[in-house]
Amino acid sequence: MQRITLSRFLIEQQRQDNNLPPQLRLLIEVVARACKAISFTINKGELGGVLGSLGQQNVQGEVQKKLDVIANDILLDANEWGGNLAALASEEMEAIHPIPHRYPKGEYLLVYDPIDGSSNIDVNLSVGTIFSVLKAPEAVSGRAVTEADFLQPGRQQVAAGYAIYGPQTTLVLTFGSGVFGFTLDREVGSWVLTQRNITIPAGHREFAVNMSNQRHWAPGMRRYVADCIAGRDGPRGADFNMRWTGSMVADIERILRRGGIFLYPWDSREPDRAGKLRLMYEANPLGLIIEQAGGAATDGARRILDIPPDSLHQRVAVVMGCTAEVAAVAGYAAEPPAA
Ligand code: P6P
Repeated sequence: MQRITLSRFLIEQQRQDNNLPPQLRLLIEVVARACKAISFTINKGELGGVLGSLGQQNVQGEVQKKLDVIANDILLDANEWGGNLAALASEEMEAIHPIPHRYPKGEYLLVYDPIDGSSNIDVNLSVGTIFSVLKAPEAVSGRAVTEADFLQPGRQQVAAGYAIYGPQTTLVLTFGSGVFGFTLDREVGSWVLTQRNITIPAGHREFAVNMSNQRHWAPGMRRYVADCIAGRDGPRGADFNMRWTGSMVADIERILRRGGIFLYPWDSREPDRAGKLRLMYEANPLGLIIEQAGGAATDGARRILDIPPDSLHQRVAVVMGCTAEVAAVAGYAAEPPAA
């Protein structure tokens, strides 16, 4: 099979339907190159002194791993000077990061989770980088970028993607016209196109959820999962399997390749927080990818990509994967609680 590198793929996309402006093409090249650097850094493990925690918390109140900060800085340093961005934002930075005056300001906003699932790092399990690209409002050419400029619903993303650092290092991308997969050729350091138009297979009965939170879910969610567990003896009439990797990006990669559904439901412990996962740099980019691959992404009721963000680090409940199962969850949620 002819090897098509990421650079060639992006140039051909730009030629084909010209919906890939040069600044956006170059931005994706830079982000992909940064993910390559993150992959090589992670692969050193103990030998690179990159494992373990920093003994501090991030803006989310979560323990910050060394690699969270290393990966964040790799993406920041790679993207500051290129002239494609007006500002960046990250799970690891409380406030937005405007492009310094010494560099030209570009047309796009990049928001990312530098290492998703970082608790997996020290036990050698897959982690990933998730990124979302939005168009900066025209007005920012004449004023400072603010957090409000980032608060656009996910349907306005112009690109979204993730890299997974696992047995292979892979990159998944969408510009809103299909989902494409690349694999890192570590010998030459190139991303090589390995899958066009990724589509979620239907009918694979596999759900991903952290069962230890079951007692905190809404009744409909408890019934949905209980009926999956009841299998062919229960109302679903078929057996289900369960997986939970502790890294959303790894669970979503599995769902893209073999189907199923991912759940991080609303949780009664933090009703105003509406779930654990972040809208801007987890649910939105992965939701766009899942929809582009023929699936569905909701918070249990509303389409993720239509949720109007009210803050940069806003959290949402997440139900995403094969359309039939996402619809089934909504059906259970709509049922009145059992008497
Ligand atoms: P729990 C990782 O911290 C993350 O944000 C997602 O990648 C992952 O799916 C989820 O949280 C894991 O959460 O509560 O099972 O540790």
